[in-house]
Amino acid sequence: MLQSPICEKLGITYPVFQGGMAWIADANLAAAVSNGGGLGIISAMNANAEWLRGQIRHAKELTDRPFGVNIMLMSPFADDVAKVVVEEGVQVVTTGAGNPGKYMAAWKEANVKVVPVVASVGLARMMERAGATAVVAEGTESGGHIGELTTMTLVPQVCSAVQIPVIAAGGIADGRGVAASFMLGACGVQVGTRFLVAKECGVHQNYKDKVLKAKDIDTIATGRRLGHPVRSLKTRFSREYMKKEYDPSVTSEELEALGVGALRKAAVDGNETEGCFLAGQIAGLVNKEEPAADIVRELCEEAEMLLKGASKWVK
Ligand code: TUI
Repeated sequence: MLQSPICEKLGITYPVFQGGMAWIADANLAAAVSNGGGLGIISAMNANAEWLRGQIRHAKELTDRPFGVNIMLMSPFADDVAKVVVEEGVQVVTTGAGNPGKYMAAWKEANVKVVPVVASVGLARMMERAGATAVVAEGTESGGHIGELTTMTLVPQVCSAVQIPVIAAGGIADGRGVAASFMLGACGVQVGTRFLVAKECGVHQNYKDKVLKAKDIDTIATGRRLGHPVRSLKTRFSREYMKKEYDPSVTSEELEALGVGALRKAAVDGNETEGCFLAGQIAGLVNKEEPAADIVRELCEEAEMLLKGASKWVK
């Protein structure tokens, strides 16, 4: 069975985290992943602190296993949700799109295990010094807010730089990605795009259909001009956004306004013209809607077989 130090550290069976997908990852999905032996994660992005409190309480009704909360640090609610995770006794917090340094002392004090998502060696080192339990090293193949480095280059560099466990993310949707991540030095994976089409994922069916249909070259990164690139499926919306990004007559404020509400429109309304359908580059490999527990098990069983068979390459 595929096991690593992160399993014991967090009390999970399989070293698989579900990505904290904004507007998508709720208590139902997180509990399904945790019940399947992975680490389910609720995204705190969706709404204010009281919405999150309700979701945490709901997840506790649905599972006895550990689950986490992802805090998007650019969210206007970040300060509030940082307190709610402590008040509600959440066991694991992951963070994204920034440096969670200002919250670390309070979380550590409350025994919350903190696993920041990093896109660089520098932030990984800083997080280790600040007392992080582990880091997620997320490559630019991921959906949503992305950094510059690929998973292939980021993961081994982070692994060489820190002593704490490293979880690989970005471009992982099957056992091959899991096995490769372990070979790069990671001791776990975070998977987003594949869980997006999990049976228990309540995202709009149009969203699932788009991911299931997507091919290898169907994602695009927009938003570089605003300093926060975001990967999504190519749609009319993303193509028009890209055009405006290169149009000097469009102001940054106008661009910013164009993006407001687009994640919600995609995830909740399935709005094909105004929605922004975040997904990773591995979407082309995601072709089947399945229960979350099956996804967790299949990822690890495939990886176990590949890792066991890897000696065939060595004579
Ligand atoms: O955060 C994510 N993925 C996300 S967040 C999100 S919601 C959203 N984001 C941006 C605009 C509009 C909506 C959708 N997907 N992944 C984790 C991640 N963190 N990827 C990259 C980073 C990152 C990048 C720079 C972390 C830290 C950083 O710099 C930190 C610093 O200040 O040094």
